[in-house]
Amino acid sequence: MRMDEEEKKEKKVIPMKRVNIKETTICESTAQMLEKAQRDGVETAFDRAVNMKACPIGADSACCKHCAMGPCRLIAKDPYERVGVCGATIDTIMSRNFARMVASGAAAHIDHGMTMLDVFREVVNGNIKDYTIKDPIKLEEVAKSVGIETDGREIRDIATDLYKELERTYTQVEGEIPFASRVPPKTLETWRKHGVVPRGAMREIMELMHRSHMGVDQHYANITHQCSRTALADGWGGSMVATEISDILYGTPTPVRAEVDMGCLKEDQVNIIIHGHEPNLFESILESVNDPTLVKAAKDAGAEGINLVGMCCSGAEMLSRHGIPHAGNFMSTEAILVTGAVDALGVDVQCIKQGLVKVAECYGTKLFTTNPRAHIEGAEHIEFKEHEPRECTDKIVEMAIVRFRNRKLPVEIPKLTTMGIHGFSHEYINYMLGGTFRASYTPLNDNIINGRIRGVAGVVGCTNPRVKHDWVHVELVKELIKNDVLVLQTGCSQISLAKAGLYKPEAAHLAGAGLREVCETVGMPPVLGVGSCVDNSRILIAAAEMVKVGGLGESIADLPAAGAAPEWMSEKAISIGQYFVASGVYTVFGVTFPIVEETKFHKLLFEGLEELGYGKWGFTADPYEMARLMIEHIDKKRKALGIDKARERVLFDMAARRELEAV
Ligand code: SF4
Ligand code: MSK
Repeated sequence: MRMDEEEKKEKKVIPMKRVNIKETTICESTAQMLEKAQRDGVETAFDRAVNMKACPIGADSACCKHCAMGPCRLIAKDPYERVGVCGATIDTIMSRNFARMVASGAAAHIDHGMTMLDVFREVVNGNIKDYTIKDPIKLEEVAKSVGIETDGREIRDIATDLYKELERTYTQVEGEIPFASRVPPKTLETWRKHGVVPRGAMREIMELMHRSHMGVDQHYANITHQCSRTALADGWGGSMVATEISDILYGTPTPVRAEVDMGCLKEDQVNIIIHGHEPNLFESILESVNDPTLVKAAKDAGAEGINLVGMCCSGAEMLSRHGIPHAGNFMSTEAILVTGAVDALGVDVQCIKQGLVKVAECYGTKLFTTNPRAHIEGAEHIEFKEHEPRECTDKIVEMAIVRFRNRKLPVEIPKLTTMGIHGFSHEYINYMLGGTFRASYTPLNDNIINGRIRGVAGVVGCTNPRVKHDWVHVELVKELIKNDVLVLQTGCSQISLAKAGLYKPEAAHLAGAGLREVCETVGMPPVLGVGSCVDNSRILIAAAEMVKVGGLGESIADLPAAGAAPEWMSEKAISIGQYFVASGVYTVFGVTFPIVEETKFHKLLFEGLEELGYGKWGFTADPYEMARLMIEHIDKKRKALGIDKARERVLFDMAARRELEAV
C-alpha cells in the first residue's frame, strides 16, 4: 500500500525512479495502467527493472557460486586471465551455468507434462470423472506415432497402452524416449552419433545437475552435449507429452475467432483471470463460471454475469482451444490488476510474479495460488486437486463474486480489444493447406520450393521489462512477413502480435507478395498462433512433417527455417532454445545472452554446433538485425537446397482443391 512521506523516512525507503512509460511498452492498455499505477503510487516490475541495474557479471554468466570456496567472479579484460578458486575456467563456469538453466527450464516443462500424464492415467482408470477423452481421433494418431496398434481396439485399451508408453518419457533409464520415433531419420542419426538421444527425462536432468556440480564435468563441450540431451527430453519429451495429452483430454485446437487485450474485462461483470501454464485449472473454472447456481449468485450480487479471461500461457492455450478472451502477456499481469476490475486472479505454475501479491492487495483483487508446487507468501492458497477440481474452482468463483459485491475503488478498464484468428494446431495446418482428403504439408513445401514462401520462422517466448514491451516481437515479425517468411508463434509472443492486429487474415497485406498470395488463397493470417510455450512442440512436429513430405532436405537442419525469442526472460526459454538448436534450427535470442563473447563456449554455441550437424545460436537485441540474420540463414539453406532461384509452380488453390475433393 501507499506509504506517506514520514513513514518512508522512518523505514529508510529509497525513492523509486519512475519508469518512462513511452519508452517502456507499445501496449497502450499496459501504458494506460502504468500511468494509473504511478498516480496511485503502486510499483510494478517495470519500475523495479529501472531501479535495479542488471549485474553485468551475472549477465555475462562470468560468476560461479557452485561451492563455498567462492563465489568466484571472472572479471578481467581477457576472460582467460583468471580462473575460479578451484581452477574452473570461464568456459567451464559459463557452460555449467547454462546447463543449470537448461535443467531448470526443462524440468518446468517436463513436470507440467508429468502432471498431464497423471491426469490422463486417472481419467483412463476411471478415477477422475470431471475430464474425459475429448479427442479420440488424436488419441489414435498419437498412439500410432509411437507404434501402438489401434485397429479394431477399444479407446480405453489404446489409452492404457499409450499411458504406459509415454510414461517411459520420464522414467526410462536406458533406450530412447517414445517420441524419438517422430524425429526425421537424418536428424536422429546426428543425435545418435553424438549420443544425445534422450533416454528418460528424469535421468537426463539428474545427470545434467550432477555434471554441473563443482568438480565433475569440466569440459564445456562435454557439458553442452548433456545440455542438448536434456533439452531434447523437454522438446520431444515433456513438452510434447503435455501438448498431446492436453489435446486428447480437452480437444485439438482448430481456428477460432477471439479477442485479446485488457478491454476483455467487463466493468459490470465478475471478472476472473487465470494465469499460469496448466490447462486443468482453466478447464474446470470454465465449468464453474457456467454453473447456473454460480451465475445466479453473480447476478444476485448485482453483476451482469461472470467474465472469464486468460493471461500468459494458460490463457494462450485456452485462447487457441476454446477462443476464451486473452487479456495480455507476462509483462501485463501486474498492470491489469491496476484496472481495479479484476475480482479474482487464480494462478498455478510458472511465470507468476511474486510482485502480484502487492498489486492485488492495493486494488483489492483476490489472488489465489492453487498448485501445491507454487504457494506465494501473502496469497491465499486454495489447493486444486484434479480428482475434485470443482472444489477449488467453485470457491474461486464464489470469492470473486464476494469481491465484486464489495468493490470499493473506482474501476478503469482500457477500452482496447483486437479480434483475431487463433488455434492453428499442426493438424489443422495440415488440413488447411492440404484439404480434407489430402491433409498434408505438400502445398507448404511446394510454396517454399517455388519461392512464394521464403521460409518458416518460429517467433516465441516471453516479454521482459529490460526491453520495450511487445515492440521487439512486433517489429521482428513484421519484418519477417514482409520478406515472405511465414511465422508460427506461441506463448507471450503470440499475444504481442495479436494485440498488434497480425492475427487478422487482413494482416496479409503486410506480407510480401508471395506470402500474401498464399494467405489470401487459403484465407489465413500471415502469422499462425499455435498455443502456449509447451506447444512449441507443435512447431517441432510441423518441422518434422516438412522434412517427411520431401523436397526440403533430409533433416530439420536442412529446412529454410529459423527461430527467435526476442524478449525472453525465463530459464524455460533457454531450454526451448537449446532443443530447437539441437533439433537443427538456427535460433536467435534478444535482450541479452548469458555468455562472454570470443570464448570457446561462445564459439561452440554460435558456430561449432552447426558444424556438428545441429542448428546454432544467434544473438542480437535489435529486431531488424534479428530479422536480417534469420532471413540470411533461410537464404543460405535455400541455396544449399538449390531452390534459391525460385521455380514457378502453379499454386494449389481452393478451386483445384475442390476439384480434387470431388474426385
Ligand atoms: Fe569458485 Fe570453483 Fe567453487 Fe565455482 S566451483 S565457486 S569457480 S571455487
Ligand atoms: S508464459 S515462459 S513468459 S512465454 Fe509461458 Fe510467457 Fe515466457 Fe512465461
